[in-house]
Amino acid sequence: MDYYIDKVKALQVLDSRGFPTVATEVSLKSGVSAVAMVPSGASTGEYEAVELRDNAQDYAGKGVKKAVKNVNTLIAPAIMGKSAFDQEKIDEIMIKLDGTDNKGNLGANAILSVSLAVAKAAAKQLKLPLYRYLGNAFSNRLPVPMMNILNGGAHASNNIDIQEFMVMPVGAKNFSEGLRQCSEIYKSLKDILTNLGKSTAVGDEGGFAPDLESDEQAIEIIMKAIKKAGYSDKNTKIALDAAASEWYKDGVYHLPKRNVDMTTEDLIEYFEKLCAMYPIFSIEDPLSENDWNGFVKITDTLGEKVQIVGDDLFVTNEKRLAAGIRMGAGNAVLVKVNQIGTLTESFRTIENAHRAGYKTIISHRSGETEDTTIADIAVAVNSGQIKTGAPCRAERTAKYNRLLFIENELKENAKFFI
Ligand code: 2PG
Ligand code: MG
Repeated sequence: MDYYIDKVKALQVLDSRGFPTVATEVSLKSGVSAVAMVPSGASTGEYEAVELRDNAQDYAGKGVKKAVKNVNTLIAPAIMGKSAFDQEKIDEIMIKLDGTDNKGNLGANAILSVSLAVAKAAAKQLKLPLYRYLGNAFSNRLPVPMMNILNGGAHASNNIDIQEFMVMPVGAKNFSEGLRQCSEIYKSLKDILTNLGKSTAVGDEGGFAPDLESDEQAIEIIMKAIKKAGYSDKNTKIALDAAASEWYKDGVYHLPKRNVDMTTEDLIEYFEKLCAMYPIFSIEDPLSENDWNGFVKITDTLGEKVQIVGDDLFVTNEKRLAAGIRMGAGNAVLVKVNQIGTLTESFRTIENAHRAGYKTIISHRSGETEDTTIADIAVAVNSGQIKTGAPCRAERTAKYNRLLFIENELKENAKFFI
C-alpha cells in the first residue's frame, strides 16, 4: 500500500547550540517523505526520558551516533511495512523495542525523531497540513505566545537566577498582532538596555542576558519596555520560568547567582510578592521537581489568579501529571515532546491535562532546530499557548513563522485566546 513505511533513515545534524542531534527521514511506498529533528534541553528535568549521547571524543561527548544507529539498524526494520497512519502502534512498537521506562536503551532522541517523522509523512500522504492531521476540523486556535525576552539561570552567563522572563500579548486580537506586539516589546527592551549601558548579548533562546541588580529589576525593565512599545499591563502579561529544580538540593533552594538560600516557604512568599507587584499571568517551575508539597502549597496560594506550570515536575509524563492532578499540584503543564519521547504519549498527557482542567503550553527546548512540529501541535490540540523563545533566532522564528502561515491558511476561522 502507498502509505506503508518504506524507508527510515537517520543522521546526525546540529542544533542551535552547535551540538549534534538526531534527524530522521521517513519515506512511504508512495514516494512521500518527511524529516523530523529532535530538540534538546539544558535545564533538563531529572525524570525526563533519556537523551542518548555517545560520550565519545567528538563534540565533547555530545555526539548522537549511537541514537542514529539505533534508528537505522533497530527501529527501521521493526516498523518497515507498517501503515504510517498507525501512529499509536508505531510508537508502541518503539516503546516495546526499547523495553525501559525511560527509553534508555534506544534513546528518546532516536524514538522521537521517528515518531514525529512518521506523523509528518502521514499528513503529507493525505495532503493535509500537520495540525489538521494531528487535530480535527475544529483545530483552529492559534496559541498565545509566551515569548522569552530576558534570560538568566542555566540559559545565560549573567547574574540573574530566574531562567526566563516572558511577555504574553493577552489583549491582541489575533496571532499576528500578538507576535507583532511581542517583537516590538523585544525591540524596545533592546533600546532600553542599550541606553542603560547594559549588554544586549542574548541567551540560548534569544532573550537578552544583561547583568542586573536583581531579578525584580529584570521585570521592572520589561514593564518599561512594554510601556515604551505602546502597550500596557492590561494587554500584556508577564510569565516567568524559575526553573527552580536547578536551585534545589537536600531540601534547600540555593539561588546560585544571588548566592542566597531559601526554603519552600520563602520562595512562595517571594513569588506572592512578585505577583502582587507585577501583572504576572504564569509561573513555571516555581519550585523543584521533587517538591510536590511545595507545588501544592503554591497552587493553593496563587493558583486562583496565576497559572502554575509544571515543566520539570511533570516532564510531559502521564503518570507524573496524574499524580499532580490528584494532589492539586500546579494547574498547567508544559509539553515538550522530547521529555517523553513519542507523539502518542505527548498527546495522551495533553488530553489528560485538558480533561482535568489543566492548561497546556506547547514548548520548545533551549537547544532547537528548524523543525516546526510544535507549532502544528499547538494548533492541533487547541492548546492556546506556546513557548518558543525570542524573535531573533531562526530556530525560534521558524515556529512563529509557521504559525503565521497557519493563521493565513485558516483565515476567518483562526481563533486566538488562552
Ligand atoms: C524550560 C526549557 C525551555 P530547557 O526550562 O522550560 O525554555 O529549557 O530546554 O533548557 O529545559
Ligand atoms: Mg521550564
